[in-house]
Amino acid sequence: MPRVLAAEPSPLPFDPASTALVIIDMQRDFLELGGFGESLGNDVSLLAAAVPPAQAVLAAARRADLLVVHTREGHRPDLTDAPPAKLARGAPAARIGDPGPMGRILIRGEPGHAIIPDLAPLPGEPVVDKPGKGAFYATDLANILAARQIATLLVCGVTTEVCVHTTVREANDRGYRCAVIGDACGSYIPAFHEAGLAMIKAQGGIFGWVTASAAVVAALDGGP
Ligand code: C5J
Repeated sequence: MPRVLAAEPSPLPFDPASTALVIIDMQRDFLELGGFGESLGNDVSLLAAAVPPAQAVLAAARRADLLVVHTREGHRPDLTDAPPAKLARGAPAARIGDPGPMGRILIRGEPGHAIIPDLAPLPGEPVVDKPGKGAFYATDLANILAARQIATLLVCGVTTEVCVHTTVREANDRGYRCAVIGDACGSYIPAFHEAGLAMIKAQGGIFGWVTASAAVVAALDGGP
């Protein structure tokens, strides 16, 4: 049954049957000490505020039987999928592939690459491993969404202006309606978080909508 999501710049009608929740990169490597985020000089504690709202929308999405997709940024252990230009960034002693307190930084299969326990995927929820910032680049996300005839994406995760933004831009160009759940996103740079959300909804929603976790929960739980 169609619903309406309170959002900016305008309410967004959506049908839960063709809507997916996409949770971007809520990984230990970004949210905890010793991972990729910290290796780039960031204060990882700044991302913690996004976790409870993300848990709330995840629970509501599960209650509403939405498709839930989790993504993880990371690379093959041999780094063959990591561009040298990406490998060269960060502190010289703590780059992608280097050992850290949570295993090798941003490497698939290492403890730091895992999604945080508070948002752990359930069996049957697709987990998309991506080598880039966008969730469509070099992944099968488009196939997963097409198989369920998904038209609308509710997007949250970290970081707002990097992987969330890149994914939403990719999705918008592919024809999806994207609503970014602002309080369930986070950035190491609060001004970038605010600017990132403002950019999405500016100019009549130039590449999406911005909403809040409470609005998503109300729309999913509230019925038609
Ligand atoms: C970053 C991400 N910030 N998931 N990755 O490098 O946003």
